[in-house]
Amino acid sequence: MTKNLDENVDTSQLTDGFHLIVDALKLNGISTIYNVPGIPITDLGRIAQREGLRVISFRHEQHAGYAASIAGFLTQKPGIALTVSAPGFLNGLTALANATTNCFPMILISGSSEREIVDLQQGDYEEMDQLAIAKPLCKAAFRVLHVEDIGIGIARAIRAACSGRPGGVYLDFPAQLLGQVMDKTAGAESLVEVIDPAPAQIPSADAVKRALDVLKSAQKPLLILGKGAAYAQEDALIKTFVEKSGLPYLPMSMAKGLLPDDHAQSAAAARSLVLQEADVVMLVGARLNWLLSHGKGKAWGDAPKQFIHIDIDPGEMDSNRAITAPLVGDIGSCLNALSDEMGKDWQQPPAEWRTRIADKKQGNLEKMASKLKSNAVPMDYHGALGALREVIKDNPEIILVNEGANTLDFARSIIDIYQPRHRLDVGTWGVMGIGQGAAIAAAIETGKQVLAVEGDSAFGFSGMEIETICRYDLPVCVVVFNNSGIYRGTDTNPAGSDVAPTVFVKDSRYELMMQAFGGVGIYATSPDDLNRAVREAIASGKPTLINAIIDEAAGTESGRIGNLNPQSIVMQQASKGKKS
Ligand code: ADP
Ligand code: TPW
Ligand code: MG
Repeated sequence: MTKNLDENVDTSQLTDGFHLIVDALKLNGISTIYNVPGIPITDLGRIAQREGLRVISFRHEQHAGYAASIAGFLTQKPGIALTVSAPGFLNGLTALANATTNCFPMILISGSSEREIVDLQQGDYEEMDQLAIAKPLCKAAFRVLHVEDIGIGIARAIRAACSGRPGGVYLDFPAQLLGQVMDKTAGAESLVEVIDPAPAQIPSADAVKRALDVLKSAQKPLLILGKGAAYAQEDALIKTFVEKSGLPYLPMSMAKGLLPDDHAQSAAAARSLVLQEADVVMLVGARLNWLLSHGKGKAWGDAPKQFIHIDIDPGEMDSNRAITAPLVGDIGSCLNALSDEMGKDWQQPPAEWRTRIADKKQGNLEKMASKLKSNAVPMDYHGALGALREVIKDNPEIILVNEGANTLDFARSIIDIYQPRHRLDVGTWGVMGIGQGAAIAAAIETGKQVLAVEGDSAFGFSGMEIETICRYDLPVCVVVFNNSGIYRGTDTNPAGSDVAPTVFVKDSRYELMMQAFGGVGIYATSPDDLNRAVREAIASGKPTLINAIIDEAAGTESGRIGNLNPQSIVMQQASKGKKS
C-alpha cells in the first residue's frame, strides 16, 4: 500500500519510488544509466550511483540517448537513458526513435510533471503529455502511477525492448511516483525479474526446407549479413555457417567484422558485381531498405533473383521484394536448423562464380591499394583513411565509430574490421550526431579503446560531449576530418557576404577544444602525422582529439548517396558553368 510519510512512521521499514526503480533495474542486470540530471530525477541518479550502478552524466540528452541505444546494441540488454521532463524528454526522443528504427533495445525513462495539472493543461513546471508524444516514436510506451507497479512497469519495458524485433521503449515516471513510499518488504516482493527477455523463435521445418531447396538451386548465391546478425551475438555459428556453406557474403556496415573483412569469402570489394549477378540472395538480419536500394533497380541488375530472408519479424517479409523463402525466427535458431538440414550432400557454390568474384575483388583491391598510399598534403580521404586502416589492422580490438558523409562512405569501404560489433555508425537513418554518444557507450560497455572518425560537421552535433569523455577519462580518440564544411569546404555565395550554407570557419582548431578539458589535442596535416598521433593515443589510452586537415575540395556532395539528393536545375547549370 502507498503511504504518506508522517513523523511517527518507522522509515527504516519503508522504501520509495526512487529506490524501487534502482532495485528493479539492478535485479534485471542493468549496470549503467546514461543521463542528464534535473527535476524530478536528480535523486534517482544519485541513488543509482550510491547503489552501485554506473551513472554517466552527459551535456545533452540526445547523446545520453544514443549512448543508451548503442549499449543496447552491444549488450542485448536495454540501454537506459534518463531525462528530465518536457525539454529533456524531447531532447532524448530523437535517440529513442533512432533506436527503434535501428532495432536497438533501449528504454528512455523520463520524469514528468503532475498528471492532474498536465491533463487539465493548467501550466505545470515543464508541462507536457509525454506519453502521448512518445507513443508513435517507439515500440511501446508505459506510465507508472503507483509505487507498487514499478516492478511490473520496468519488466514490461524490458520485455518490449528486447523480445521479437528489438526497439526503443518509453517509460514515464511522474514526479509524484518517485517520492511515494511503501513497506520495504512488500516493495521488494513487487519487483519482477524478467525471465528469458528475448525467447528463441524457432523457424518451422517447412520454412527451413523451402529455404534450403532455394539455396541449393542457386548457381550464383549471395549472403547478406546485416546488423541484426551482429546484434544476435551468434558469432561462432555465423562464421561456421558461412565457411561450411562456402557462400560469398556482403556485410552491411555494422555487420563488418562478424567475419574479418579480409576473409576470402567476403565479396565487399566486388559489391556491384555480386548484387547485379546473384541469382539467389539470402538476407540474414538485414532489411531490403534504401541501404540496399530496396532490392530493385540498376544496382541489382537484370538477372532474375530469388530471395531467402531470415528475420525475427514476420512483417519484414515481402516489404520491398517478393520473398521466395521467408525464414522467420531468431538468427541462431534459423542458422542452426539450416546447418542441420544442409547435411553431407551440401555442394559448395559453383567454382566459376567464386572465381569471378575473386578476380573482380583482386582488381578492385589493387586499384584501391595505390590510392591508399597517397601522401598528399592537405590529405585526401584515401591518404588519411589509409593511415587509419593500418592502425586498425595492427589493433583489431579497437572499436571504430564513424559518422559524416564522405568521411563515412570512404571509411566504410577502406577501414577493414576484424571483430564482431567493432564498427558503430550512423545506422538506418544516416543520422549525424551519434559520434560521441556511441564512443562513450562503447568505451563504458566494453572497456576497449575507441577510435571515432567523424566529419567536422558530424563531430559538431555532439562536440560538447568531449567534456564527458574527459570527465570519465575514457580511452576515446576522436579524429575530426576537417575539410571546413559539409561535404566540401569550397562552396561560395554568389549573392552576398554570408558564407555558403555548407561552409564552416576555415582553419578551425578543434584540437584546442579537447585541451580545454584536460585531454590531448593534436593538429595533423599528413597521413604520417595522423598515423603517429593515433598510435600515441592508443598507447596512452588518454582522451585525445586529432584535428586532421583534409583537402577542402576532396569530397563530393552527399558522399556516395548524391543520387538521393534532389538538385535544383539552377544549381546544376551553375556547377556546369564552373567546370567548363
Ligand atoms: P542493416 O542496416 O545492417 O541492413 P537492418 O537494421 O536493416 O540491418 O536489419 C536488421 C534486421 O535484423 C531487422 O529486420 C530485425 O528485425 C532483425 N533482427 C534483429 N535481431 C534479430 C535476431 N536475433 N534474429 C533475427 N533477426 C533479427
Ligand atoms: C541529424 C544531413 C548528412 S551528412 C552531413 C549532414 C549535415 C554532414 C557531412 O559533413 P561532414 O563530412 O560530417 O563534415 P564530410 O567528410 O562529407 O565533409 N542532420 C542530421 N542528420 C543528417 N544526416 C543531416 C543533418 C547531413
Ligand atoms: Mg566535412
